[in-house]
Amino acid sequence: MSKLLVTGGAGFIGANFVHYWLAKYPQDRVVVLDALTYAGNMASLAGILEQDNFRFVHGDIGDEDLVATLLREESLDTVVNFAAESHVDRSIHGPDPFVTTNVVGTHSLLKAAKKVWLDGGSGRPHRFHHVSTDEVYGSLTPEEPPFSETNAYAPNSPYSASKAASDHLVRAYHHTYGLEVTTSNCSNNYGPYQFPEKLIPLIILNILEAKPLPIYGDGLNIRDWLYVEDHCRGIDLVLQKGRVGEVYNIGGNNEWTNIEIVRLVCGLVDQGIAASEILRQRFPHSPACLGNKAESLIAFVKDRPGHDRRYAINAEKSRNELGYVPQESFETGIRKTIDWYLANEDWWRAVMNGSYRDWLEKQYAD
Ligand code: NAD
Ligand code: TDX
Repeated sequence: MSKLLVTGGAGFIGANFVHYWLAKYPQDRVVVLDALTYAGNMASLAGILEQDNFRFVHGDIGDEDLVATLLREESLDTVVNFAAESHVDRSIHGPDPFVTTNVVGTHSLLKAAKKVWLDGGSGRPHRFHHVSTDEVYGSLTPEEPPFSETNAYAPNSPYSASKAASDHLVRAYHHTYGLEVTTSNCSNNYGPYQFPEKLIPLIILNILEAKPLPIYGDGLNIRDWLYVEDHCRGIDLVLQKGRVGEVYNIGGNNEWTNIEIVRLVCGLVDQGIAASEILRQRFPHSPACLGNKAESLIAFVKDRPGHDRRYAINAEKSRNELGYVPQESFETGIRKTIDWYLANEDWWRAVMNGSYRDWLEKQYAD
């Protein structure tokens, strides 16, 4: 039986991880620590909050005393660190919280783990797993091979630089103090509970409300997309079989240009609306209700500054050492995702609140 501290467990991947973990390991205990920033949402943990083997703590990973107290009083043996500021565009407009949470916050978490697990002399087996991103490796040209774990770090945005710094601190706490760490660097995730500032949910919801579909630059930037549950499965494998001190890349072997993704989502939403009278009543402004194509909403806008051209992950090490193979195909994963947003309007209406809309509108005003 494991006892986990899941930081950022009310965010997109963290919440999916908690659902995944407690369904697979119902005998385990999970404590979520989440600051409930704009991206944190208790509604993403519906059905879990009442369980006896679950506890939600509203707090900051930068609160070293709180984390140390939780590790001690709950006898926790595993930290899975999802907590972060995660949106590249926000990091360009305001990098400060990225440094505060991703760098200083992760460092506080490491200090608390060291204090309780090493300095406290408990001698208990423990694991500190840090969830990171492929963006730390920088940008690929079309010809370059996908990122492997030995690629040099070359982060280009304040977000990726802050994640890179946190990865280095995690590594250093292993090499210097012997903290038992692992790190995973994953490609772009999509799936249920993703905050609609990220490309795929933004496109789905804007189609339903007949709003423009903003494509940065020429739309030919490439990302390697992975269904979120496959990321959770990959982290599970790293926790069970990963070697302490090692880094594992997790990806989907699934490269798409942004414009291809947007066209695919447009076609699938059009089909769904055309096939359902109920959906036509619920989303009367959607282009398919008026005999139009969602693609007509595509709007090429000013490029993201420093926009990385291509990311792609080489997950051979995870496959060979851990047996990691993504299970969801992109075709099934994207359909599931669209169906989830269509079925969970209450969830996304609640997160599309005034402050988020204001931010989004300001972002595209210039
Ligand atoms: P998210 O923005 O949806 O969620 C982040 C969560 O962390 C939120 O619940 C937020 O309230 C919480 N949080 C923020 N600051 C905190 C703090 N100081 N203390 C405690 N909680 C805090 O992010 P996500 O997309 O779920 O990403 C989770 C992790 O996975 C991040 O570390 C991110 O870098 C990494 N990652 C994301 C992707 C992706 O495609 N989304 C891909 C690879 C890696
Ligand atoms: O409106 C948009 N238009 C657009 O063209 C948005 C929101 C994005 N894009 C482009 C930018 C990227 O090339 O789509 C691509 C994906 O953008 P995001 O969804 O913002 O993701 P990205 O910047 O690739 O970063 C994501 O993957 C790696 C996550 O947000 C990170 O947390 C993760 O580390």
